[in-house]
Amino acid sequence: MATLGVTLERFVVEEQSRFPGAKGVFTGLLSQISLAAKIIYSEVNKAGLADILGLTGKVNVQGEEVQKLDEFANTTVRNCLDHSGYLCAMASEETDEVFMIPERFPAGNYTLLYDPLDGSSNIDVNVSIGTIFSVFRKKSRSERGEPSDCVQKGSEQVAAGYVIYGSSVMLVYTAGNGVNGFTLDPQIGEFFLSHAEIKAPARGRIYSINEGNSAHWTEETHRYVSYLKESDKESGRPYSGRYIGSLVADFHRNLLKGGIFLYPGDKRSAEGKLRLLYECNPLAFIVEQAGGAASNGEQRILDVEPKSLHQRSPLIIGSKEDVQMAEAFYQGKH
Ligand code: P6P
Repeated sequence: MATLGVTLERFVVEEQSRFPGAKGVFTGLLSQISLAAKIIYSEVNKAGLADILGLTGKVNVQGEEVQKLDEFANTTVRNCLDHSGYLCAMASEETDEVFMIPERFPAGNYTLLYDPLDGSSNIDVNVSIGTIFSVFRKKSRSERGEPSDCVQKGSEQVAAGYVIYGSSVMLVYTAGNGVNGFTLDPQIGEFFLSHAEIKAPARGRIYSINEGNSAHWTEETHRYVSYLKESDKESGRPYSGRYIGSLVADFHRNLLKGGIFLYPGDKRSAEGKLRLLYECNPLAFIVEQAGGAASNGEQRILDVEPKSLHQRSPLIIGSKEDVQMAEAFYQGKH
């Protein structure tokens, strides 16, 4: 008989038991998030078919229909979690305001921030995309929480994770006790532990940045990227350029193989493009738990005090020694 692998459910229950006083909330949260991931996956992997076969009237004749998967993913996460009793509020990259759990449902002591489908413009060219999430404990004294409970420093996260819809579907998360990856067996509909205790190599040989933006780069970005392209056997340079244009995919590759991803500020926008709360914070928590680092060039991402729900941040993330070297360039020390 095949040995049954460790399911996500079993893993989280065993991990949960290490947290005294935990009331199974985390087990429930992860279970509902994994349900949302399965539902989103079932639609994402049909997106191309709908285009060809005109299935169920959702004929996504134009590309913008594929982008509608953003909305589908957004409501799927909300529908899987709003009634759970674990959360008092949710905030999505796709919606302007915080979603306070309605009175008809019990309110819990946690908030969930999420990017429901990051990189969705890549769906119609069959490039991996992802769902990113971040969990905080409610800080306000209000019984049903406040919108401000969704705007907290990254270091306050109690859990973070992402789902990557690629050649296989993986859920990778941390609850502050290391990083573990689970691969979906679509036949069974279960996530099984496939990447236990993920550790990011201290240094990589890959850099990810959109070179198309180089006309707008700051002097520091030009100097750092040129440095990576110089030949130096000892430090393994030149690095290889790899840029998928889907944050979760670029991040996941660098997490496993080592390397650095940069979406820096530039002459057009000092904050760059990525969102602090929905993209930078969760991935920063994960990468640090895996021994890597995440910075905005000046400071640790997890130390950035957020001012608003949708604020952007420069992001330099990946192998610790690579991020430290990049920071030296941005801080004029190299
Ligand atoms: P650019 C996708 O739209 C996204 O938000 C991230 O997934 C990705 O890393 C980034 O934008 C790509 O942006 O400007 O290089 O196309």
